[in-house]
Amino acid sequence: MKVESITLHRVGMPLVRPFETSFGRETARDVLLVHLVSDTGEGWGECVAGSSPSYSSEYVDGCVQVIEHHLAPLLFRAADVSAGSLAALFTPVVGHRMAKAALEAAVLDAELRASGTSFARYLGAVRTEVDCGVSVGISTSIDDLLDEVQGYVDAGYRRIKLKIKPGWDLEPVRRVRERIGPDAALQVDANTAYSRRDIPHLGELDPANLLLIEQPFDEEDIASHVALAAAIETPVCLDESIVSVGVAIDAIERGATSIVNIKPGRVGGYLPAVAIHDACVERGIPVWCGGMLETGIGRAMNVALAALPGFTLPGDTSASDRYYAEDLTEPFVLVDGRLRVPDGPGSGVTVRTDLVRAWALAAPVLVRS
Ligand code: NPQ
Ligand code: MG
Repeated sequence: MKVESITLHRVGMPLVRPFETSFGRETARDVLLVHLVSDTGEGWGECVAGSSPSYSSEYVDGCVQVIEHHLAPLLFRAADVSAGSLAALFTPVVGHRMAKAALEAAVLDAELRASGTSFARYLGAVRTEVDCGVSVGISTSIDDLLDEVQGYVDAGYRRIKLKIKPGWDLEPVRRVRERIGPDAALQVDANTAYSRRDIPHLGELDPANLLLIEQPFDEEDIASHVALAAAIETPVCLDESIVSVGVAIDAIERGATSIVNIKPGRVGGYLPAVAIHDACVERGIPVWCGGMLETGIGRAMNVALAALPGFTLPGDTSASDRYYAEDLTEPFVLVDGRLRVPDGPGSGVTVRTDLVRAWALAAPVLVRS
C-alpha cells in the first residue's frame, strides 16, 4: 500500500475504578490512537504508552513526537508499505517500540481489511475464544481488595493477578488465596518494585502456590531474576525486560524466566510478538498475553494474538467493562470466563469515531507526506 496520511488522536478514557500499581495510580487512560489512510483503505492502531514514562521509558508525548517527525516520514517515503516490511523500514529509529507497534497495528489493520483477512487468521490463531484473567490493582485496604477480587471471581475470570509492592505483598496474597481457595489460579506482578536483597522475602510467597511472580526487579537486571528463579519455588515471569526476541531467548537460556508475558506494544508490534511466541514454543516456555488497559482497538488485536497455540495461560485480556463503562468499539464481554476472538476483516471491530471526537484531549495531529 501507499500510505497517504496518519492522524494521531489523543483520547481521555475514564476508568471505572482507579488502577494502582507499584509505579503509580491512574484514574483515566490517556490513550493515543493512530488512524492511517492508504490507497487501499484505512486502519486503526492503538499506542500502549502511558501519559508518563513510568511503566517504561516511552510516554504519549514522546510517541507523538517520534511518530510525527521520525516514523511517519519513513512510511510516506516508501513506495510500497506492508506490515512485513516495517521492521526493515523502521531500522533508522532505535527503540521507540510502542510508537512503532502503534503504526504496525494500523498498517496491519488496513492491509487485512483490504484483503478480507482477520488478525486471528493472519497471526495463526487456533482458537475461537480465549481464557481471560484480570489484573487487580493495589487497594486501600485488604477488605476492599477481597471485595474487588470476589467481584471478578463472580464475573467468571479464570485467573486473578494481584499487583504487589513492598508493604503490600505477603498479607494481601495470603488473604486472597484463603478467599478464592487453594485451586484457583493466582499470580502476582511487582512491576520492578523489589531489589535483589528482597529474594528471601519473595521466597515467603511460595506457600501461596502462585502460578508465577511477574517482573520483581529492574527491566535491565536479568541477573537478579536468574538468582531469584534459583532460590524460590514460584516460577519467575518477565514482562518489562522482554523487549525483543533476542532478549527473550537470552533470558530463557539464562534461567531468568520460565514463563513469558507477551505485550505487542512493548516488543514493537504483533509480528515481533509472534516471533517471541514461536521462540518460546520451541523452548517449551508457556506464554500469556499481557494488557496495557487497551480500548477495544488494541484489545481486539490482543485477543487474536492470545488465540495462538503457545498462549496456554489466561491473559490480562479482560472484558471492556473491567476498565471502561463505554468502550471505543463494540464491547468485549466475558462469557464463561472467555472472550470471543473477532473474525471479521482486520481487527474485526468498528471504531466509534463519535466517541474519539467527544473524548479528545487535544486537537488531532494530521501528518502527511
Ligand atoms: C502490567 N498491566 O502487566 C501492566 C502494567 C500497567 C494490566 O497489569 C497506563 C499505561 C497504565 C500502562 C497500568 C496490567 C498502566 C500501564 C498498568 C501498564 O505490568
Ligand atoms: Mg506486568
